[in-house]
Amino acid sequence: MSIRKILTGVSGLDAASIIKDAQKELRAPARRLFGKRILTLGGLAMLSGCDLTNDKSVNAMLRKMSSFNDDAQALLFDPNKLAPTYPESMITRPFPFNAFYDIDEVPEVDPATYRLQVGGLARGKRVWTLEELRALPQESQITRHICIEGWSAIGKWGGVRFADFLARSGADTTAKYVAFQCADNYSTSIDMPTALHAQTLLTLTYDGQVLPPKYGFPMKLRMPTKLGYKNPKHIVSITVTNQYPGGYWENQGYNWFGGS
Ligand SMILES: Nc1nc2c(c(=O)[nH]1)N[C@H]1C(S)=C(S)[C@@H](COP(=O)(O)O)O[C@H]1N2
Ligand SMILES: [Mo]
Repeated sequence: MSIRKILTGVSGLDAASIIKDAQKELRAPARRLFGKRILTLGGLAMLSGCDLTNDKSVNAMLRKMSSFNDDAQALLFDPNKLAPTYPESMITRPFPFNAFYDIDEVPEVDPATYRLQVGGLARGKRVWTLEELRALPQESQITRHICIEGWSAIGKWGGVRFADFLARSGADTTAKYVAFQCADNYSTSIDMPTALHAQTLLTLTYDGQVLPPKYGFPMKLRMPTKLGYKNPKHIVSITVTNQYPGGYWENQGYNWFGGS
């Protein structure tokens, strides 16, 4: 299916101009794929006419986004556009747990022996202890997590801006992908523009406390611009690469971009 056909099926404020841009971009699709604009959840919400403020509109968006392919999404992402943030009063309590296994099988990671490995196209620090990560400048965000299984919830995460972490690790930020391996053998990967997005955080806390095991101790990469399955918990290694890495759900047919 052509990008034009996909986009013309979508109603929304800016659909017409986006289609026009996408047609222009389409003339050189591969070259532009990792260029300036890749779709955020916010951008998708706008395109699909959904405001993401309640579960019904989130579900409607999830249905519509299944008609976008990775190329169309990558073309539309705006790296400067921020996902919505929320007040403390809107935090969902209790925040849902989800994984490809039950809650009693959550991995136990020992903080004393834990090391985060950085591999691939990176020339800086390659092994990080938890103490070293905690010593880096921290930020927090209250954002909405959207799971493709049809639920969403607002949570508060704190941690290191991922762009800052990549810079300190000497990562080659002209590379295409960043891949994640997790303590539970989960894996996923993201595009570099999303890795560098201002709201992409390597989180060490949840709701002001050390990230509990169920939410990904010792760390979860939190991206409000991506769907839940793109947000890896229990990360043990990070690889910067130009080779398409795929991921646990992506290899079973979930949309790789998952930017929505
Ligand atoms: N390591 C790991 N990360 C993971 C998953 C998983 O099974 N293992 N599931 C993903 C999915 S599908 C969702 S919706 C979120 C759930 O995160 P939560 O338990 O903090 O709500 O984690 C994502 N990251
Ligand atoms: Mo999910």
